[in-house]
Amino acid sequence: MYKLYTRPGSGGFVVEAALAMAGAPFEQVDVPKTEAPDPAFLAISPLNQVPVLTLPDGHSLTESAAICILLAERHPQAGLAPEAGSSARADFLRWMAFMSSVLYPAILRLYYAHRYTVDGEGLQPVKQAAVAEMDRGFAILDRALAGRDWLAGETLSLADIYLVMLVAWHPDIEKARNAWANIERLWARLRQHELMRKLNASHEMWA
Ligand SMILES: N[C@@H](CCC(=O)N[C@@H](CS)C(=O)NCC(=O)O)C(=O)O
Repeated sequence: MYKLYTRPGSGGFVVEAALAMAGAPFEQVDVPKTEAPDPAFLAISPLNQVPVLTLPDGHSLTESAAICILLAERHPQAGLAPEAGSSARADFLRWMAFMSSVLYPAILRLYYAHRYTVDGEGLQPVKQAAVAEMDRGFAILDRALAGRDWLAGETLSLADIYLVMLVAWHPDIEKARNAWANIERLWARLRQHELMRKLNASHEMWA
């Protein structure tokens, strides 16, 4: 059985969605946020971050996008990602990498600003720049969704759920919903999705 280390309101959201969509049973371990991490957890997550997925063979991995891509590979019948080899799969890989390497780190710069400057007085500019970088990234994804229902291919994929998870972390939700109409259209759809509603009840990602 899979084991998922997660926490409400974290990047574990999209992994829980993937496991549920795949119908894969998993044990859930909620990891408290702490400055004194458990050494056993650090051994599988050296940055003390969630999500971490332990596979049934005992192998563990961090990195939400890698976990999602792997689960899509391991459960092809679940349709978590477009078919391997298709151009939609290329879009899927592109946007998963973009979201995890551009947007997620910008979000971390906002919420963990103290890690990104040695100037204790200088947190505000770091946060301001982080939000500007988030906005640049969301604008690109909004354009990618123009005239499309889904980010990659013609059906829902983990890329759509990943995007909605990230935009829910925007510090100015009203602005996010007004500024990026295509993302808001996707989000409105997912707010009605039974599984997203169920996950949101425990993660409280959006009101
Ligand atoms: N690159 C990682 C980032 C994971 C991450 O930043 N997780 C946050 C929760 S959303 C966390 O555990 N933060 C605690 C910390 O950085 O100390 C991924 O994509 O999974």
